[in-house]
Amino acid sequence: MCTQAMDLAPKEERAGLRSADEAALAARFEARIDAGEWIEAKDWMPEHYRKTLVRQISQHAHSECVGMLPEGHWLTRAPTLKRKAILLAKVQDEGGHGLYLYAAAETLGTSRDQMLAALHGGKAKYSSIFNYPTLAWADVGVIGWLVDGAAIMNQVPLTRCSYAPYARAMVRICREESFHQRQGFDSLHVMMKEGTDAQRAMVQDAVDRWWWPSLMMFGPPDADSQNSAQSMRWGIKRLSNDTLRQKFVDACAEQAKVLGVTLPDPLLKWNEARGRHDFGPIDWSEFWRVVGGDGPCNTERLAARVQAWEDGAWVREAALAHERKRAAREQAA
Ligand code: FAQ
Repeated sequence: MCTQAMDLAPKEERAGLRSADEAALAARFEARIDAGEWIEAKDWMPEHYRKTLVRQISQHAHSECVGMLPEGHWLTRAPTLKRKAILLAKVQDEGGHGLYLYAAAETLGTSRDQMLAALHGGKAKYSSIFNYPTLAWADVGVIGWLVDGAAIMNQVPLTRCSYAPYARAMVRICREESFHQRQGFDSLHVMMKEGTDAQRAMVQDAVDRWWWPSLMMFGPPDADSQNSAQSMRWGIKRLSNDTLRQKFVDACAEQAKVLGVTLPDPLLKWNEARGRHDFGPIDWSEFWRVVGGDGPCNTERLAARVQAWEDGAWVREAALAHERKRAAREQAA
């Protein structure tokens, strides 16, 4: 089982005591949260708040970077120049999102090297969804529609996260994710409305494989979500895992009708009394298996990230050498 490298127990609780000064600072911090104020990097914050943010933001950054791999697989296989150019831009956007997020996490005092060491050492988590394979071209469209769709549903509330540098990064990321979702939907729409029977069957097969893993992206049910209560109390998470999952199901059920695909859930049904869709049980044992490292592509994904890091060593060395020369020139002048 992969566990996050950073120690999450609040320092105050570990020590079992708090100075009067620290208690006053904590009370002031809680009052600011209650008043809906933004917390900036230089503001005082409890150690547990800082570590929770580093955990979530670094996992999010890792997800964006590992998330380049499943679609990246199709860059050399895209069916037309137009689709290739769109996919190239999308995959580059995801890399950019990873960089904004690593930068946001660095404002909390954890270096990018530390975060990457945790990822490459198998200690840091990234989203379970990226451990599934992309078997056909339609998977690329379905990732845009469902995976980016789930990402937006989860991330729009993060633009109101109490930690301002994360919230600011999320504004730009959500705009781009919105384009990603539309391009995925458009690609599927073209295949479903103008394509051949074989193309329609390919889309349905991809939907069948990605639907349940997409629902798992929102995390475990609220009752089993160990971090939610405190994260919501601090305004890091604004909506619970189950609330976001339900909103996603409601949106997708309608979009599926427009596309003409069937979501692979015989229990999916509009519930008039709730004003929501009912849906079938999620296989949480599969989720925990994938999170624990035993998904279809975990080994391959991690190996690709480690390889990219090793292959890029000369670029980092060259950048550092350039910086040393620049600083020496500046000093000599
Ligand atoms: N996968 O107590 P909770 C994207 C872990 S970006 C793996 O509910 P929390 C863009 C969780 O870390 C997708 N692990 O946790 C894109 C915790 O373990 P820990 C990523 C998961 O943090 C699109 C444990 O389970 N988005 O898709 C997952 O309160 C297309 C208990 O869970 C974000 O990261 C999972 N799915 O809520 C790129 C958004 N779910 O850390 C390319 C920001 C839970 O205690 C192509 N993150 N776990 O050891 C969040 O909103 C939250 O962190 C949640 C989890 C909702 C993911």
